[in-house]
Amino acid sequence: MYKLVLVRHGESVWNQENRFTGWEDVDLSDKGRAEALKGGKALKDKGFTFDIAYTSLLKRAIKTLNFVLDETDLVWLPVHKDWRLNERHYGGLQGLNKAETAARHGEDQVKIWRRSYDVPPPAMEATDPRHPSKDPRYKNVDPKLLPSCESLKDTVARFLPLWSETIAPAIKSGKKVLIVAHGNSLRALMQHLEGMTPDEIMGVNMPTGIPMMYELDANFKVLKKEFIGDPEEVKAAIEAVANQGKAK
Ligand code: DG2
Repeated sequence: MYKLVLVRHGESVWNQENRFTGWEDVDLSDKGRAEALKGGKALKDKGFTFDIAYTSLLKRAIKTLNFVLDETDLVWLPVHKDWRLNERHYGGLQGLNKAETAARHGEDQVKIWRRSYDVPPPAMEATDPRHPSKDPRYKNVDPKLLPSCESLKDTVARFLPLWSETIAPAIKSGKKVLIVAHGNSLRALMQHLEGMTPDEIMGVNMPTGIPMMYELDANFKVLKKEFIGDPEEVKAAIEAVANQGKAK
């Protein structure tokens, strides 16, 4: 039996401002730093330890991982940073306020953009200075793979090679794995691992900073899934994420 722990980064400044973030490299808010520390402490209190950690190329995830490693006294751990754990690219929506976008385009449209499986948001222009092709951190990535926008299905497709070639073999070799990533890159992982249908994954929202643990059998069938946190807090945090797309 294997254990795998996932953490969505703590609240970012754009989560706080309720803005679509995607590949924008925004920092943690003060609340997000506190959430990351609390998540790390919860793991420590439950006796979790790790052999390797995976995260994205975005600072809100990297800094959350650092807080978790600090709290668990594992700052020496090997860390693999990979663009394929980045958040879903939110295209032309990046930077827009989610509630204002719902007021302008309707809550149903925003729900489709946020939670449909295969409808991508409007694309970011390739000439946009924020486009990933202009960012040196992606210089070693095949330019054909760099997105201008992504649906969750696209995110699953770019994440899966990292999972099957790198992360899954590490777990199978007996390494205890920690993944700190983003709401939608983690939903991509969950959809794959749990074999959820597009309808099922639509209803899944990931709270910030609260670790989630999977127990897997030898064939990676999910035996158990559990948040490491107070159930009432988890429920409220999940509802708050779902409600971010409401017009207010
Ligand atoms: C959020 C997720 O990503 O947004 O890109 O706005 O996890 O990096 O904060 P994260 C974003 P929703 O899909 O929940 O609207």
